[in-house]
Amino acid sequence: MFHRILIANRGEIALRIIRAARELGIETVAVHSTADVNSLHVKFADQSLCIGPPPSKESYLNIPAILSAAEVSGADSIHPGYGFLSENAEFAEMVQHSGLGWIGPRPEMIRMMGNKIRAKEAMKDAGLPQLPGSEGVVREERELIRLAEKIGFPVILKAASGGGGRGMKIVHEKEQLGNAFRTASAEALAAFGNGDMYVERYVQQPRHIEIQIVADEHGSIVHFGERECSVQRRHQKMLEESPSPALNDKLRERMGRVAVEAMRKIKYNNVGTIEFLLDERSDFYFMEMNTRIQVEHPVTETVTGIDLLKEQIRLASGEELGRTQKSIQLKGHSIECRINAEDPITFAPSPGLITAYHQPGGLGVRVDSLAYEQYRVLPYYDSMVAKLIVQADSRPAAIMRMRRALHEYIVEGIKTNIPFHKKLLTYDAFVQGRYDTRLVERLLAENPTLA
Ligand code: MV4
Repeated sequence: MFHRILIANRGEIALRIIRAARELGIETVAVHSTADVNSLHVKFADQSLCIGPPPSKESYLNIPAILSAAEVSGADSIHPGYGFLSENAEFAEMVQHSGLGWIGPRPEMIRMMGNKIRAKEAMKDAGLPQLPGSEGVVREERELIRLAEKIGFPVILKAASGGGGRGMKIVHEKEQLGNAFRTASAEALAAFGNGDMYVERYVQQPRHIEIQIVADEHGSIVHFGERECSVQRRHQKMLEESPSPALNDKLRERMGRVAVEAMRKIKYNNVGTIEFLLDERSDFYFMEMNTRIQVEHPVTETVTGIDLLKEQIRLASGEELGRTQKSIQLKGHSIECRINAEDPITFAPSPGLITAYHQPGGLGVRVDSLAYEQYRVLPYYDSMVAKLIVQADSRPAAIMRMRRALHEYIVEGIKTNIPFHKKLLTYDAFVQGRYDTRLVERLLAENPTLA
């Protein structure tokens, strides 16, 4: 087992990793930018080291500074959290070549899933259902037209190096194909240094459902059920829940089984998430795979009763999974609201000093947060300041509990999206569980003023 983990991250996830490590009896080393010196991860880690000025590129993305901090502090492993360097295969390799433990999957897994075309091909070979589309890169316009006519319109063009909604273009008719292809490819080349594009049938109103995978280094793999992530705006998730109101036991069992089988075929290790699109007919298709712990992991912890961070650390150190699929039972219902420092109407970031702060508590309420009274939300980083997670026996009870918890939440001095969440938690389509990725768009169209 590891003895001292360096956390190459900040904010609530750094704190989350510190909590898991301490329960495992492992020491932690925080790294921080000059702007983050007063943050909770610095306060609660056993040691802390400054790694650079506020901009992420010079601190949380500064690989030489982070590797030096690991050496100086005597860390034996690195946890990258999410975002920042968490899906950087070169960084994972450098960590391992420095003789440190990498708390994540093997670099080759990160590299494969980072290229969406390679990921798609590998997952097709591994048996995951795929939307009709190109096999590999689309090289030229004539090829694209031929494919699109075979698939049928609308189609979606995606960048091999995109992901999370970046580098995509929906095309409704043949006449728009050439233009879309050239612009999308040029944009992808400029943004990611790779202009490779692929094409798929476009699903108009999908749900985003993801399966949590947990795998050891010895071939044991299980899934921890699904998360429903369709409540998003411009590819930013706002609320997640588990289980999904769109799945029944049979569909969950099938999605979980094919996901685990696919992971077995590629010999995946550590935690990961397979994202699926689910259409109105309850057919599901592979979309992308994330090779990191995710923001929304707490809803899965809540319904499984298992600490995913502790599992992730334990498995990265080479320990055996020691769990069977049958032993993983989903109980009750969990919802997470992402609390962001942003204007609830314009969604513009709202950094600044938190002048008053009171977080909800009581039965079935969890808050994972970097915030406290007099904390200054910084303009350099992500605007998410807390995750409010509730647990209850049923989905209706979880909704009531979340409404109650949101009612108790006091944050003054900055704007937050708490008013948005209050609206969402009473919105009929959400309450009924009948929604897809367009829910937020519809809610906002019907509620021009949310404050
Ligand atoms: C799609 C799609 C419909 N059809 N692919 C968005 C993020 C990236 N992971 C892929 N995305 C989509 N791919 C096909 N073939 C619709 C989306 C999509 C979406 C997916 C999940 C959650 C929210 C979304 C919002 C808009 C579009």
